[in-house]
Amino acid sequence: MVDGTRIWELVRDTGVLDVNSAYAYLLLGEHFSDTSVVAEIDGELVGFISAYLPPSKDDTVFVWQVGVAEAGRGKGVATGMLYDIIRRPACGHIRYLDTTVGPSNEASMALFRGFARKLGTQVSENELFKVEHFPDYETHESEVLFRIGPFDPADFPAD
Ligand code: 9YT
Repeated sequence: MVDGTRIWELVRDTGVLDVNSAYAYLLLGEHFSDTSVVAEIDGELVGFISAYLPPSKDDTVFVWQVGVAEAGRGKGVATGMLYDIIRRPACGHIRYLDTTVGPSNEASMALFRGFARKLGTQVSENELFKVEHFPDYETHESEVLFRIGPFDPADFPAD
């Protein structure tokens, strides 16, 4: 059973992610655990990625949120979680990884540009949601779609 409360707290404490309801995190664990991942160090939750396979894009995994706690930073936790997801049986067929990032989330943008480099593939960056799409537009940034690919997960097996 996923610990929705710990994930909710980790997301809140990043200070940069949209804090969804605890119920949303429980549902992610219930229905999207094949494509989502948590990372722990000494039993402490230090990382979380929610991702799913969009029904309308049969070659793509969509990464919704990447959160890394202070205790997990600088250790390659986020990159490790991304590899973990693309190596899952559920992602065997994918050729693209999509995500959206706000323009001020430098760490996340660097993560995805770096991941594309590691996969030896391209990344395109195009605005998907504009500021005016958000009711909290005074504080919410636009969301830029990063589309990484093509790549074949089979080319990146675990060590
Ligand atoms: C990759 C990532 O964490 N994107 C965040 C999207 C959005 N701003 C959110 O859910 O926090």
